[in-house]
Amino acid sequence: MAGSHTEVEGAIVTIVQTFFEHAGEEGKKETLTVGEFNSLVSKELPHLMKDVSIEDKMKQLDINQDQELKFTEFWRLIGELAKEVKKDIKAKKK
Ligand SMILES: [Ca+2]
Ligand SMILES: [Ca+2]
Repeated sequence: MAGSHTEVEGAIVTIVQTFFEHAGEEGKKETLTVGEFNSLVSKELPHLMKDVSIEDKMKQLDINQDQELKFTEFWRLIGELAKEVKKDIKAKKK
């Protein structure tokens, strides 16, 4: 698999792998606790999420309110961050 990916494909693979690496740190292997979410954000998303409260963001993303983030819940965060990145790129073009 590795080596044949484009940059964009590789970025998607990285996001999925990152989620499961952190999801495996404690408790259930397929979901993020608030502690795992915190470690993922501080390690992997420190610039894009520097002004964000982890607890508030977790609550907002945790649709089924089981205090864990499954991948589909986490994925919404990537969508939000992508919108922020888009705003930055547009702002820089002006
Ligand atoms: Ca876990
Ligand atoms: Ca959940």
